[in-house]
Amino acid sequence: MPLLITQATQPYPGQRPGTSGLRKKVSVFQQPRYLDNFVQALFDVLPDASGQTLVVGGDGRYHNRVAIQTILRMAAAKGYACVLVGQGGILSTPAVSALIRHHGASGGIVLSASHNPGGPEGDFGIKYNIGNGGPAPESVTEAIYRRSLEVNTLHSLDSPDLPLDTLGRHTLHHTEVEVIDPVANYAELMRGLFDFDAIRALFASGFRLRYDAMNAVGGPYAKALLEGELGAPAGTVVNAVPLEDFGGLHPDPNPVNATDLVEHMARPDAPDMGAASDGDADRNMILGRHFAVSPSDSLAVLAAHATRVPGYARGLQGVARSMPTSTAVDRVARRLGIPCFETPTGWKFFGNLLDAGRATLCGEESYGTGSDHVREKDGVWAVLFWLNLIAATGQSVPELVQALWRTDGRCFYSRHDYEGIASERAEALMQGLREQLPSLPGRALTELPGQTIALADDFAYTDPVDGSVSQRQGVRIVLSDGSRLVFRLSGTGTEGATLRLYLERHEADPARHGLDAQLALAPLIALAETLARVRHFTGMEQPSVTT
Ligand code: VG1
Ligand code: CO
Repeated sequence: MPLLITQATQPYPGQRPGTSGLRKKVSVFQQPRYLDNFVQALFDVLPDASGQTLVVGGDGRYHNRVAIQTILRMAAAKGYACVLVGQGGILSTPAVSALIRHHGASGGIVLSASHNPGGPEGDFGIKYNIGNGGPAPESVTEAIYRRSLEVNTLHSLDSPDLPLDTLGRHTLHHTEVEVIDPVANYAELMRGLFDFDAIRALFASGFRLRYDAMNAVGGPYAKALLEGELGAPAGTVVNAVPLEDFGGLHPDPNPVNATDLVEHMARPDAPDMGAASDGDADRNMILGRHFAVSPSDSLAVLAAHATRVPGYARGLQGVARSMPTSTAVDRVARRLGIPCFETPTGWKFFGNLLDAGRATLCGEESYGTGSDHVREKDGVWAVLFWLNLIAATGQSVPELVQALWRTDGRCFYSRHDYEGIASERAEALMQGLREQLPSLPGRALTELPGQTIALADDFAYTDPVDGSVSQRQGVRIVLSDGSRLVFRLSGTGTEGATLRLYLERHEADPARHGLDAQLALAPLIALAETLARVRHFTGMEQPSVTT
């Protein structure tokens, strides 16, 4: 099996620093040596791989299989002792994280564009996770990016594709490639965290769940655990087989994309709980009968009741949320007397807090929750956590959320996404806001009589563990009553720019405003328009997605 050294045709810029991996249209990844260029940049930056293990897997989307064969050859040329690859090329993002940690691997490569659409016309993506199981920090992604601009030699093997559909071991050059069961290690980790007997008894008592895996990678995990082990009736997990184009679904689990699930949960005979996960199964959406749980509230509920779950019975060291996520979990942390950290958007910022034992649970408003069991957010874990809480407390999904509101008040919350805007227009909007920041504090608001702007800044984060600083993480405007507006541009889109406007308003009396968050947030939406001229810059009358 001769080593193959070829010249890179041109240096393709890799993942831009500050983004979640390299995400592009499939057609971009199909260019000759495009993926190879990124993988070579990564391997050039990493130290010697002899004696090391690498984990490789993806969410099964179109191009996954081709990419994995390329990576296996290049990993063998790099000199890894061992590469673990999921059967069929399948591994969820949290499963990769768990495997890296379990096997003491030096890192892993995740092939996914997460919640972005898949298929030949859709998106593909690749990212590197480090030895703690989490996304590479900015220092590493920056080094890969710089290297991607100057890669000139690609190291690979002249070898046939490996059969990935059957479990087994192969030798590639001097590297042992093991094709592993994608679910087994992850399932073992879940058994150690949750009270499986209690969840089994819950299903045995007739509790009904509908889990929509959206034809993405969560399916095999949910099916094996819920139907295979916990006794949920067959058919509990729907859209359970990962398809290369997700069967045309957009596996971003929110009420806009998971319409079929939302419709089932609104029926008179709706199941007790609904759940969905995204392309790579790190996100989760939780629904009750005729009831949607806001992701920020979900994090707060999990934190409030964590000691009811065996894996967290000793209590939480602390909690962490991304800056745009609502402050519901802050109130729970205050009650519990534990620290609450506020980080920039993106899971990589939680890694140091989890490693240092300063936070146990983390979450983001974008349907992501997780804990120190891995270093990624984890969709299936979140569903098991909710099931465990329902079994332990005897309360339904809406009852758990409404109890939170009664104790802490309710954070009305919404995110408005303006997708596919011209990048210059989006930058101009942000620039306009930044220029106003110094003049805003103290301003009285006509939209909200009696209120003033208490704080206006561009969020900067100093990592409390390693002291690294991340600037310009989103413009936030906080009012005298604690209401917030946050503006930031997405780092995960592949077409133009996406503006995200996050709105939050806390009400001590949860009965005010009824259930309609948009109504409760209307004055803040008007204020956002005044300050940022959203319609003018986006050219859109309405957000393209409201969650
Ligand atoms: C979005 C979300 C963010 C999440 C990121 C990756 O980023 O807002 O909270 O961490 O996606 O999620 P952005 O930059 O587009 O707002 V995914 O499921 O890659 O797993
Ligand atoms: Co994801």
